Amino acid sequence: MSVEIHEPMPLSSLSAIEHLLTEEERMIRDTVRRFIRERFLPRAGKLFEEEQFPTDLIPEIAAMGLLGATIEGYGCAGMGAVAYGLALQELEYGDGGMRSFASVQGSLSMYPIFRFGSDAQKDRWLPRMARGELIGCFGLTEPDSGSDPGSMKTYARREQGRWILNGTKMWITNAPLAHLAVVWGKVKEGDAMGGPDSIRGFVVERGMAGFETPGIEGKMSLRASATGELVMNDVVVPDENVLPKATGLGGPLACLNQARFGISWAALGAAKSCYETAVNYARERIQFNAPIASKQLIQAQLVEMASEIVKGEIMSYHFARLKEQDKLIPQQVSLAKKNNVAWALKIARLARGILGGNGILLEYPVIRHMLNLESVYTYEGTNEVHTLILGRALTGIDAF
Ligand code: TGC
Ligand code: FAD
Repeated sequence: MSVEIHEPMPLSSLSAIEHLLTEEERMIRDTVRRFIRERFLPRAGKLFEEEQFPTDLIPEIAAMGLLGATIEGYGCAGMGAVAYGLALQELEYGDGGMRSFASVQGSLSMYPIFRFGSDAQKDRWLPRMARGELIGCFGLTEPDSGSDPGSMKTYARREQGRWILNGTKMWITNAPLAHLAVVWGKVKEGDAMGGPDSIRGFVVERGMAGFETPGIEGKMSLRASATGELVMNDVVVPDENVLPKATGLGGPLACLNQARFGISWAALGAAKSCYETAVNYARERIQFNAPIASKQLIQAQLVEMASEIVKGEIMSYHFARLKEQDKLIPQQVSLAKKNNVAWALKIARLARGILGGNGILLEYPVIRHMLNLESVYTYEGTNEVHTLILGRALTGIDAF
């Protein structure tokens, strides 16, 4: 049987978001796309294999305005939410490790300083962080406190007009590279600057006595991202390193809203990479005398993958425009993070299957994305946590 083969329709024709973008948004997306394809993708498999984050690319990431991208002033790009989402999507089309680096620097290190810091703190850290000269990280999770950060044990006590910080943070992206860490810790009732067991943000700087950032080696996911612990043994933190405007769990959770929003876009970048690889492979791979793309079972899988990417992108676009008007609520962020990441992971697994044995080779991006997405499914609120956030909102009953 001879099979007629036409050009495949790109996903952008189905989502048709292109028509809704401004000139500037397209320009930002295309710049990041070029960077990822030319400067990162040729090294992607090797970096993953060797467990290396490409620190040499930090100046270029900064030059594209991707560090603290949505912040106004302080040398930041002041991008809108759509432009930011598109940029992160292109980064994660390359690798989740690249996007994690930018998410953590912007949404989780610079944003807390911008939102909760004093003018002096913003002037001191933000411009250098935007230029990529100072790298930050965000310490919320602990060995015994993940989904339930309110149970954290990190604690700061007041002594002679200074804070003494003790605790261990676990699974911290960028920790081994970071010059500073935004660490969330409890202060006791009666101590200055806090209510009963209030949670505060401390900017801990590399070089402070008692502060260490051991790396976590041997991850089988996000291998091109530097992950580590933050260990604090009687670290003396001066008042000028405490974020004055953050009290309570709402502080770190407000930062997570920003990062989760970015992830909802970014996961679709990984999904697109997997989908495109699967379509191209299926059009070329001949079995039973015909391309496997001519088989209905393969087409059904590709259609499901495409449908979910397009639906996810339309939702992300809608939510991003709402965010630009300051109308996005955290439950919408949970919906987008949960939906898009869960589908991206399913899409990566489907693509892996379509590639057959070749699907497990690092020569193709699919297995790398599939493994990376296992982390994305868990971090920034697990799939279950976002289900429970939505369940609580929809029923009015807390099921945590
Ligand atoms: P709950 O009683 O719900 O809330 C405590 C206080 O926080 C406020 N709040 C929020 N504020 C802003 N934005 C949100 N999304 C908020 N959600 C809650 C809330 O109003 C309350 O304020 P107040 O003033 O009344 O005290 O707290 P809960 O203890 O029941 O737990 C809530 C829960 C489970 C949803 C939350 O703790 C949660 O989201 N858990 C998941 C933890 C998580 O996402 N960790 C992420 C760590 S960082 C990370 O993974 C980075 S990976 C980065 C990368 O590499 O890309
Ligand atoms: P747990 O909270 O122990 O959860 C285990 C399982 O139980 C999950 O399936 C969870 O959904 C489920 N579960 C928990 N509670 C409930 C419940 N009430 N009902 C039903 N099911 C429940 N953290 C940071 O602070 N900063 C970072 O930069 C950072 N980077 C990370 C990078 C990587 C690569 C990874 C893997 C993690 C990172 N994290 C970071 C930590 C991440 O946020 C946590 O792993 C995540 O919040 C889950 O916590 P946990 O791993 O302790 O799992």
